Amino acid sequence: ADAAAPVTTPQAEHTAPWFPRRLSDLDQFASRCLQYGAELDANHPGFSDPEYRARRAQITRNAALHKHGMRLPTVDYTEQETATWRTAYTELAKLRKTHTSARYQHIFPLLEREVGFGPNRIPQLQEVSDFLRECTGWTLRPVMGLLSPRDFLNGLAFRVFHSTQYIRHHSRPLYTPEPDVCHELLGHAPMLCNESFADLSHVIGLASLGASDEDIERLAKCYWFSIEFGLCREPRTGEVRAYGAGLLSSYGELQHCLSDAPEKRTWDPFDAAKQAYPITEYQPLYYVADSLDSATEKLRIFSETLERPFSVHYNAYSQTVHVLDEA
Ligand code: NLE
Ligand code: FE2
Repeated sequence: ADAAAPVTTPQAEHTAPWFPRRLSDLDQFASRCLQYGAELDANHPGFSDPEYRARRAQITRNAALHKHGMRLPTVDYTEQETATWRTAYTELAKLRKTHTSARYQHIFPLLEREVGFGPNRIPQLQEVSDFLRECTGWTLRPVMGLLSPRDFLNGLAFRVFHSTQYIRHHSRPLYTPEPDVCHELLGHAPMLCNESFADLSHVIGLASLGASDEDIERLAKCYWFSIEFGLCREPRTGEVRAYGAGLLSSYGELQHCLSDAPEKRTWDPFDAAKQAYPITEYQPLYYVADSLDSATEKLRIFSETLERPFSVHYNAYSQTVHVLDEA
């Protein structure tokens, strides 16, 4: 078949790992979710706090029951949880002008005005998801804890971002090794309102569908060094700023990343795809993109070099993925 007349190939589908084709297929991820990653246990300040663990279990119960099409669960956050949010929020606000990408600074007042972002209330996933859908067509889905890299990246192909809903332990509001509601809402959500960043995330997601285990590992590293911990140059001044969500949600690491302590390299997905990284401490190495658009373009070129016996097409109207024959 030529590219103009794509046909589905059952053979290619049999050899490739399973992947979701429609939004409701993402319902299958919940049963495969880990509550804590094994590596996180020792460094997690909440691990030995039974009250904290019980509260998390309570919040994740609704996430486990969530199915496509349902409204996202609402959480009635406690005073203590709101205080943790307040600390993270107000400290991060002090670094916004000097440390974060202009794209992030642009969207933040809109989130304050339209969604009610502010220090005194933790926004609900549903209201943030509704706003995102209007901006770039992304939506949020609640998740109990860590998904496998394959499942998580596959979600991005549908412009779905899996978000935790519990909050970090109150003893350490300015850094946590794992995702929590501060990280999702102060780190990821604002950037997903930006068209270039939304595309960057979507490109990684599409490349992950049916990819080999080795390629999933490469893509997960690219994801880590861009979407989570990426730096980029400002369009006008050329100054280096943070756009990665792991930096935007951590007052501690946001300062560290722009200091002279860590190594900086020019964004190169071929190099990042091979790079190991720590997950429970500040990163020793960051990649600096010339712009978000060029970061996406480089990723697109990289993803085209990955071997897959078929290609995929995303239909934005039906939000479904179609397999195209390449033979
Ligand atoms: N270190 C980040 C924070 O404290 O918000 C979370 C990173 C999740 C990968
Ligand atoms: Fe994240």
